Amino acid sequence: MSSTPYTLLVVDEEKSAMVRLTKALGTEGYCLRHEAPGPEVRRRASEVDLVLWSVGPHAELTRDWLDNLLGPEGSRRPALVVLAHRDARAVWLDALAQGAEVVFDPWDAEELRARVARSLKSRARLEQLAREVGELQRLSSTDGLTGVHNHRYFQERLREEFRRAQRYDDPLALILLDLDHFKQVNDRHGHTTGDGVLREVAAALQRSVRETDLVARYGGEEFAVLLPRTQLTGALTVAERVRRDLGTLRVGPDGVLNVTASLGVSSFPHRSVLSPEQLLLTADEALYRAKADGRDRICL
Ligand code: GH3
Ligand code: MG
Ligand code: MG
Ligand code: MG
Repeated sequence: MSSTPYTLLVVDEEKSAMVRLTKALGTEGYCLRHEAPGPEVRRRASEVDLVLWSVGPHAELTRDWLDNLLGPEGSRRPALVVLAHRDARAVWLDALAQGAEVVFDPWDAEELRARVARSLKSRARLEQLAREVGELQRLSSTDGLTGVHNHRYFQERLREEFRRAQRYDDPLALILLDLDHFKQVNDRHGHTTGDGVLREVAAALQRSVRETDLVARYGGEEFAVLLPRTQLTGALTVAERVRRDLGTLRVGPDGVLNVTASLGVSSFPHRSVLSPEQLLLTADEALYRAKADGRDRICL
């Protein structure tokens, strides 16, 4: 057994059930708590690893019984072992179908131990899997160099936010930003320094915008900021703040380099912006003008 015992919540009308269960499971690996059936179960269930639920012969299947017992699906649910009377057929059949372990009355101590152990083991496996899926999702949406969102994730969210903006008549704005003469940074200071600068710029961008705005590395030294529920005037304010913050930033290994950026801003609703692609294109054209006009500036 692991050093920290599993916590089990025994849900039974009778507190006396605890005596037999404690004896059957032992006190080394498990810490048992008791709760009578009722509204308190769900809250307490959220604090334990496993729920041992006693079901009498007349128990009936209620709608959402599992949600009521363990909390909604998708939440961090404990494992479930049902101690069932054979006559409560609908209940234990459904429990089995939903992935719970079932032990019938009169239960056998060894079988109970085995089912509790198996239930905890499969829950641990599921949790591990969920962690791995979460990590994969994070990795697949993150830019490896800068840690902000990557191009793929940005494209997904751009489409999603555009759809949302259309449906709810919300404004949506986009800033595209390209560092000025960045090739010179590499040429003069090397690619490693260039990479470091990109990281610092990404972090600065993140600091200059709101939590609800989405910062992504669009490509090489080009970044995108998607601003949900933001009108053109708001986006211009943000763009100006970003431009100013970048201008005052000192980067590089000695903290003496400075960078500037050119920014293009577009927004929805707008007569020539009827799709996410057009929002992107409009910002890109504006960015091109900002470059042509002399850089370190914002165009729309
Ligand atoms: P402009 O003001 O016209 O944008 O000039 P620029 O030099 O920034 O533009 P250009 O498109 O000619 O060059 C972009 C440079 O950005 C070229 C490339 O060396 C650099 N770059 C792109 N991605 C990376 C990266 O991941 N790491 C580093 N170190 N440099 C990068
Ligand atoms: Mg360029
Ligand atoms: Mg550039
Ligand atoms: Mg570029």
